[in-house]
Amino acid sequence: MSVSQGSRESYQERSLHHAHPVARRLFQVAELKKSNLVISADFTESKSLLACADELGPYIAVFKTHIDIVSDFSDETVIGLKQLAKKHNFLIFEDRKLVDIGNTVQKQYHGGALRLSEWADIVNLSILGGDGIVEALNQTVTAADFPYKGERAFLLLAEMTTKGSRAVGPYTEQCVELAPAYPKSVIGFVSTRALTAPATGAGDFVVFSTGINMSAQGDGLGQQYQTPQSAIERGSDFVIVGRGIYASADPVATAIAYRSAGWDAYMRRTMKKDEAPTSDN
Ligand code: 5BU
Repeated sequence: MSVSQGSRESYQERSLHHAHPVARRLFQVAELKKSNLVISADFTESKSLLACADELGPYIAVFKTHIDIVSDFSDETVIGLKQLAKKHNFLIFEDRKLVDIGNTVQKQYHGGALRLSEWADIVNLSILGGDGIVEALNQTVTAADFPYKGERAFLLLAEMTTKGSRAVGPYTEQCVELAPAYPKSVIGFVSTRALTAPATGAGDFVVFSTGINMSAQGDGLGQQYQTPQSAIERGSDFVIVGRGIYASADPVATAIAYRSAGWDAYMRRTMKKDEAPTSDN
């Protein structure tokens, strides 16, 4: 699959054209906060998870969770996350990687122990089991009695950052082929780079990239990193950083540094020719 360099349109422009309300909101938040940064808040207690959301909330566009690692998940976790998302104006992305038969994922997503549909604006899923999973979740979020209609979206897990990942080749290509069939629920991909040619309106897929770190290449457990600059240059729209920020000595200062790196790379990618500085000015 050829590598595209990603959209050269600004988040502002994309927020005007995109057909999905969650994508429009995402772009608006990015533009307003001048941030394409996502914190991957891999905390195992609600208190630390919420403290991270409050502390880093001002600098991020999206807060990414792994809610199944939170040992004391409860109503308070849900209420806290929703309050902080409102306070700091960020979206919530649950990195749940749903992968099962349609009938099961519907129950895992809407209701269940983790109540994903209630608080996660965005959830990702794998099409390892075929197209049925997307069809099933699309049915759930477009059903007449779904309470958050138009407020929920999915990302297809098209690639993984781990060494030896099997999410490559025909698997990744099938994600790209499938995505346009579900404009009411699928807004993009989790991948290390843009997978589709830039498009406006229908076909504008948002790219989220994990495995971002400015000071390490990996973690000894198979994780492989690239920098925010490299991801954005390869067409990513939102860079997801975990330990690079929350395990640093000063997470706020580090988040600010990552935000600048991601934003500057985005500005360089989207700068129109006639806006480029010339030698006379
Ligand atoms: P890190 O601390 O920045 O390495 O954390 C990366 C996060 O992104 C962590 O929550 C992973 O589960 C998640 N992740 C990933 O690292 N690679 C992938 O391909 C996908 C998710 Br999908």
